[in-house]
Amino acid sequence: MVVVSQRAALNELVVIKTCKCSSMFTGVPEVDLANPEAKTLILKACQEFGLFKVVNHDVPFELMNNLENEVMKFFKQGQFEKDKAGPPDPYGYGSKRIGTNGDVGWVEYLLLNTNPDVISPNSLLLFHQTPPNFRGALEHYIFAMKKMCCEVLELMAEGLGIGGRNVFSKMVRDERSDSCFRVNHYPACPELQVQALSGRNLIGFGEHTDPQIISVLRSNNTSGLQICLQDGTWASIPPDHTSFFINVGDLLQVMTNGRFKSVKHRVIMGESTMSRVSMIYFGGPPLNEKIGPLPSLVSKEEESLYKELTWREYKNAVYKSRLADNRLSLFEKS
Ligand code: GA4
Repeated sequence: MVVVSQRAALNELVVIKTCKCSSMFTGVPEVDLANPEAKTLILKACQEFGLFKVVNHDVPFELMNNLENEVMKFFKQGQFEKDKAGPPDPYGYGSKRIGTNGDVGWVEYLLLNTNPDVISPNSLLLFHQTPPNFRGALEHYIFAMKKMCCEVLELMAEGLGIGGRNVFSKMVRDERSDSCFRVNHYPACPELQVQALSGRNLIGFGEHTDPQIISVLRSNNTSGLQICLQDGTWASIPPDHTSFFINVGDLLQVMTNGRFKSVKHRVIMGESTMSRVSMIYFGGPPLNEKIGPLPSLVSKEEESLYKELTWREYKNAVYKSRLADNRLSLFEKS
């Protein structure tokens, strides 16, 4: 019975052909936050890949593990219980459907706003309905993510040689910051082994760039994350549950006038029989913040690649788009 319904569900989802080689990409830049050269390494990684791995980050493993356990408890509940936290609007529990424009994936998730009292009353309600242990673990983890995120943003500003080192971090630190937090559960699916044998893989989360400033991802030790390299090929990122993967979002690409790359990424299933759990903090600015290339990174007006939009304007357009759409074109000068 379960197999039949899983097969039916799979048929609804997008299956892609991938190359047979499942080798892991060995070139992921690694940044030790205690290294005095960290800012230079971050700069290089953001220009070349739009992603890097952070080690020596000071976030206790217990904090990540604790939240992962609470997250698993949530996803192990029956469908009826989980649906009480849905549908996502965009915050809340969702399953298979991503956004409201027809994207689907082999994933269930919880999406929360990290400043619900300012940004989203629904998200606030959700926080309050969350069991105390889960809520406590979320609050501690999100606090640590915000701190690390701001530290990294300050290293980026220093690396770029921008006057104020808090030029990016102040947007995320602002009490009206529209940052959000997502936990994704990609259930293991026995059917996938059959698919994988025929060189077909199932989309867990389709290709997209993150619209915010910066994203910090931590997953369990299960593969699946891929990034698109500058030559257009997809590279599988080796998982590491003790580290964080940080990627450049669209707003950071705009503010750096294209020097940093908002990296296209996706999650594909079929490489592992274990279920994958990821937790992602998306650092964003307040809704009213005007985003455009920083004047210090543009020497002449005509060299500016992008026009100015508020995060609210961009976000509204983002939520009307499909995952794979090129949303940055909205910022491009006509
Ligand atoms: C991608 C990054 C974040 O996960 C997210 C996603 C959002 C959602 O799940 O509701 C979007 C997607 C993301 C971009 C395009 C739109 C909106 C789904 C979708 C199809 C929370 C975000 O901010 O943008």
